[in-house]
Amino acid sequence: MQRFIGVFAVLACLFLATENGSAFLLESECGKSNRSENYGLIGGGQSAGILSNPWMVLIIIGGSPFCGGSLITSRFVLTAAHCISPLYTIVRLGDYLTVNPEDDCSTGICIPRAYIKHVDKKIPHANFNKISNQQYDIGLLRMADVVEFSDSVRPICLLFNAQMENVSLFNVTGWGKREDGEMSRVLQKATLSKFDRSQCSQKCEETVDETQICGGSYSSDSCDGDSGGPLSAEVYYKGEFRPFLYGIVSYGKLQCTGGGLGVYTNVTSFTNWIMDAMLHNSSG
Ligand SMILES: *[C@@H]1O[C@H](CO)[C@@H](O)[C@H](O)[C@H]1NC(C)=O
Ligand SMILES: *[C@@H]1O[C@H](CO)[C@@H](O)[C@H](O)[C@H]1NC(C)=O
Ligand SMILES: *[C@@H]1O[C@H](CO)[C@@H](O)[C@H](O)[C@H]1NC(C)=O
Ligand SMILES: CC(=O)N[C@H]1CO[C@H](CO)[C@@H](O)[C@@H]1O
Repeated sequence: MQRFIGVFAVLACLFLATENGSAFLLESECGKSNRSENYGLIGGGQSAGILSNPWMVLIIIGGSPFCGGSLITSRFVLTAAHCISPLYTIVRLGDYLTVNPEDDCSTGICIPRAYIKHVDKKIPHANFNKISNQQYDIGLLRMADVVEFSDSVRPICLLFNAQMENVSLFNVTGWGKREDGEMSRVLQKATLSKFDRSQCSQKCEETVDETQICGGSYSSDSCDGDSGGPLSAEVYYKGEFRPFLYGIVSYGKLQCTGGGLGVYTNVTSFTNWIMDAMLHNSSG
């Protein structure tokens, strides 16, 4: 236990819970949102509801929006390993309308101010790009200080020590790159179906194993989401529906020719890695 002395008590407790083998949520207040499906006057048919994805994080590298990520605790953002760069990195939280990071009540609904946090530790999975090109596409970004949870900033649920419910539909969100190459101003949302992994293997000519999820849409106008962003599903847990993180946008349409299929890192396969990485990087 020596090496755990000095880390946050809360993480130590979680570690003990892990040892105990009972299921638990990483953050008990996760996933609560106002679930506003009200789009205001901005955006179009696929715009996400204001405040309905408060875990959504924009990762900005060297001054440019680069990837999405998911807030999982008050200090850590989960993203894809390929979204982690040695360049100066910040994350923007509580973001919705990327061009207007101020409080904006002009549409009748107040869009709260987004804010940035500096990233002081970058933790890509050590096997990424070593064992294979596409597997282990997972990593954590540690923010320099903790964020306070609010209606616009709140982590998504991660369940440890439990079999995740077998769902067949997912949500994916992102500011994505549209066909004109521009980022969407408003957070976009799409619903995806789970496909057999062999279909992604075929389309992408890559091995897609159980550490990955194959997802896609039958409609041609779905947004891709941003690399590193969340693939989630609402699941009934202890009396209420809550959004759980199932996947991380890894690679898709750009690399795979034809079809709207994409490959997602299977977060459930990496819960031990996530816990270890947080424990070893929670101080200093
Ligand atoms: C999960 O659900 C799909 C259909 O939605 C089914 O084909 C599959 O066998 C299920 N897997 C497990 C492990 O229950
Ligand atoms: C997607 O998100 C909406 C809320 O934004 C929710 O109502 C819906 O159930 C989610 N879909 C799935 C498949 O979980
Ligand atoms: C994701 O990983 C978990 C744990 O290894 C496994 O039970 C689940 O079947 C995987 N999901 C898919 C879609 O392969
Ligand atoms: C559950 C929840 O987050 N409720 C909030 C919804 O939004 C109103 C006004 O913005 C807040 O006052 C509630 O606390």
